[in-house]
Amino acid sequence: MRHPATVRLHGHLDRPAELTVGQLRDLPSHRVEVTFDCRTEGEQRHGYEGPTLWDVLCAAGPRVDLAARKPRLKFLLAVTGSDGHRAVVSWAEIDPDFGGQRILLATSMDGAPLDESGPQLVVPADHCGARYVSGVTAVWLGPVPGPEPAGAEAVGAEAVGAEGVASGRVPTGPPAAEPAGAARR
Ligand SMILES: Nc1nc2c(c(=O)[nH]1)N[C@H]1C(S)=C(S)[C@@H](COP(=O)(O)O)O[C@H]1N2
Ligand SMILES: [Mo]
Repeated sequence: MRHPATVRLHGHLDRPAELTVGQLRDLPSHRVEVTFDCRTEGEQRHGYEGPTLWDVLCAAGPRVDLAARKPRLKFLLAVTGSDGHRAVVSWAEIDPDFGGQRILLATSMDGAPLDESGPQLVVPADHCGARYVSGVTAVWLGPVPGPEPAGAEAVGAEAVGAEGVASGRVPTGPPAAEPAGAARR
């Protein structure tokens, strides 16, 4: 166990950062009571507190054009837990111009601080608990990996960054390393 745990914010950000749970508490905090279903454990109820993923990202300077709407939709967040469990949140889910969901990076669960284990992703609208990634170690922001569809320029071309789609190379996705032992729950 890391003391204290840190979360790496990386990818398409002007200010990538490595934050402790204590530093996450410097952002405006929200409290939420949730109920979700776990396939093996049944219904779970928890109270979480923490900043929104949106506020965490905005503080890190996302390299996403907020003046236009369509180009944002290709961005995603890959959220990784300490055991390698990983879930994707789409940019549009948390962007106030689209879903605007108050997804949190919780700094406490049921009143217990998460400084040692790391924050937990809280997705209040999810019925299943599987996206409640615990012990979050990294959040990567970037465009959906894979080949650019033909004719993409017509939809409002946007540089995909150093990866250079024009060169025919596939944009870099979230780091592929999958720590062993991601549990199936
Ligand atoms: N890191 C990590 N987070 C995880 C999982 C996991 O295997 N690894 N399982 C998920 C599943 S399937 C459920 S139902 C919830 C359970 O959340 P709880 O332990 O806080 O009640 O955690 C989620 N978060
Ligand atoms: Mo679960």
